Amino acid sequence: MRSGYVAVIGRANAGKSTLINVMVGEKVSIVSPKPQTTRDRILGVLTEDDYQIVFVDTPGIYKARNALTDMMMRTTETSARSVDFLLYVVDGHDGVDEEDFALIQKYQSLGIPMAIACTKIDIMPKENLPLTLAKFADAGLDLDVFPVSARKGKNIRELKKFLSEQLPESEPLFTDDIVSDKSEKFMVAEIMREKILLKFDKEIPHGIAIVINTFERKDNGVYEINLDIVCERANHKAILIGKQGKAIKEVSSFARQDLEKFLGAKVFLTTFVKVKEDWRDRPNLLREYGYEDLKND
Ligand SMILES: Nc1nc2c(ncn2[C@@H]2O[C@H](COP(=O)(O)OP(=O)(O)O)[C@@H](O)[C@H]2O)c(=O)[nH]1
Ligand SMILES: [Mg+2]
Repeated sequence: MRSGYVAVIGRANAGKSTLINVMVGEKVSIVSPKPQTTRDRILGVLTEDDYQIVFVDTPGIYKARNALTDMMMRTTETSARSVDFLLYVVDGHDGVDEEDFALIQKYQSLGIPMAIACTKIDIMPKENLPLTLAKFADAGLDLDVFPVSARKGKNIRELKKFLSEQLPESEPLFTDDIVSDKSEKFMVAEIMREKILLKFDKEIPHGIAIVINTFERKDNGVYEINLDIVCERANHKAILIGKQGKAIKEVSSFARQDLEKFLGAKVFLTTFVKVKEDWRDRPNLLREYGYEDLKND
């Protein structure tokens, strides 16, 4: 049996969380076209007969601008240090550039073995793939590169097999019923945040925190969920609610459908929008909303 940790790193929006979800076979991390979607370190566990890969999803690389993104950066840095293998994800559709090469070199200096997944090949013009592969060779990077598509499931089996072979001989680290280190309650908050990321633009989605007040399964099997959507400004609140509550109704209904799929039961969802000015720069509020620095363990 081989078992170990694989940290999935790379720039914002490269497709890290989508790739992990596909490899694990369940949604363990939310996904959106906006940067800063993943805020925490999330473990996604894939258990097969002869191996267990514990994927470490990371917030990606940002230029820190507030206490929250600052903390997200530190989470990425800490997560990448204590693993058996690094998988650097590049967006094949966007193409690789100097910033990727600089980051790859920086991570190589950690001395942890690494490979590259070049993802989104489903939307990449065919002729670009050899060019991208040549770029890696030209940069003098002696690393395995896997062209994959998380969306179409292309080359995923090969990538999983390759990763499993890079891990040390070890008993599984988690029992085989575990797919994530996060609670259902955490995922409920994340699914709500994902829908806001998908529906709203500009600064609004990045300034949102979700606080779950009630998460209860009733005797009849229905989940009762009551949550606050915390935003940074009064004008954001007005946009989130929309004319006659239209926007919040729409986003809540969208979230409820996904929550029912995730929990496998009916959901009764109530949402409130609250304002906490500049919460992303207030350490006590960050803690209250569940954003804390990883301990160096
Ligand atoms: N076409 C296509 N889109 C993808 C693929 N993987 C991810 N995406 C999209 O890329 C965006 C960013 O994905 P996400 O996993 O959140 O990126 P992360 O920030 O690196 O975790 C989302 O809109 C995804 O739907 C893929 O294989 N093909
Ligand atoms: Mg992500």
